[in-house]
Amino acid sequence: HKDTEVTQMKEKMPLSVLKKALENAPATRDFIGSLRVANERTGLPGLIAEVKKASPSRGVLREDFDPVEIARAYEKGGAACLSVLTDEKYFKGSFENLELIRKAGVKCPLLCKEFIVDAWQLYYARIKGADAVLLIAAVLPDLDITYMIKICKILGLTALVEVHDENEFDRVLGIEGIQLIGINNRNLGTFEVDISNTKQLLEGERGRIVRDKDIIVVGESGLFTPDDIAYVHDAGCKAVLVGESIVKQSDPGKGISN
Ligand code: IGP
Repeated sequence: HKDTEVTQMKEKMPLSVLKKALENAPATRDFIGSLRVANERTGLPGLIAEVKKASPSRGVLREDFDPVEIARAYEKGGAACLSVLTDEKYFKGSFENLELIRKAGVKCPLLCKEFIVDAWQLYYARIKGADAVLLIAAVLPDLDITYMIKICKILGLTALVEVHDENEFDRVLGIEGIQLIGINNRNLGTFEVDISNTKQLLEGERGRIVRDKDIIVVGESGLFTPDDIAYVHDAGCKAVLVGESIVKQSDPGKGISN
């Protein structure tokens, strides 16, 4: 569905308009730096806390969803970075939420959680306040990832490249300029979650390459308990991406320390 959606958005807001708006956009913040600092300070993975209203597998996670309130609570609770769902169809998110959180003065760097299929979306995300964007290896050919990483550099955006299996991981490790890789424990086709996926993918040669290149690996999805965090930490993740378990807490900030 993204291609049609993006085509319509492009008509309303051509790249020339976005480029003009870029001139007045505030600078991006250091997404990876923030994760590293948190990891070094706590000895635990840096947390990317996700502002997520709903998901296709779980439905609505929170009825009283207020994106800015949740973002502020996460920041107060000690999150290093935030992830903001912008996809409307499956996650009931919006670019407006991203923009609101950025404008509210939240200092944590922001990841735009979107299905990116067109470089135009990178410019749009940047203008709406993103510091980082998600590139999903399952939906993007290698050449597109390479090209988008180059544009991200020009725009000052950090790319989080997401993989789910060995094949995607190997493809991504072959791309130049990769600094941040997310391992999604959820299979986007079946929604099945298995956190041992992170461990399996980091065992052996792949883990070694990641360490040699000083790539930060983010453990993503299905993390609920301190044991889950310790498990992916032991597997080699210096960062984690958590949504459901914290967004559902009555106080999402306190949910982080619990
Ligand atoms: C968060 P969880 O299980 O903690 O809510 O998962 C995050 O990893 C998940 O939302 C996610 C995602 C994605 C969503 C990971 N990759 C790609 C949409 C698209």
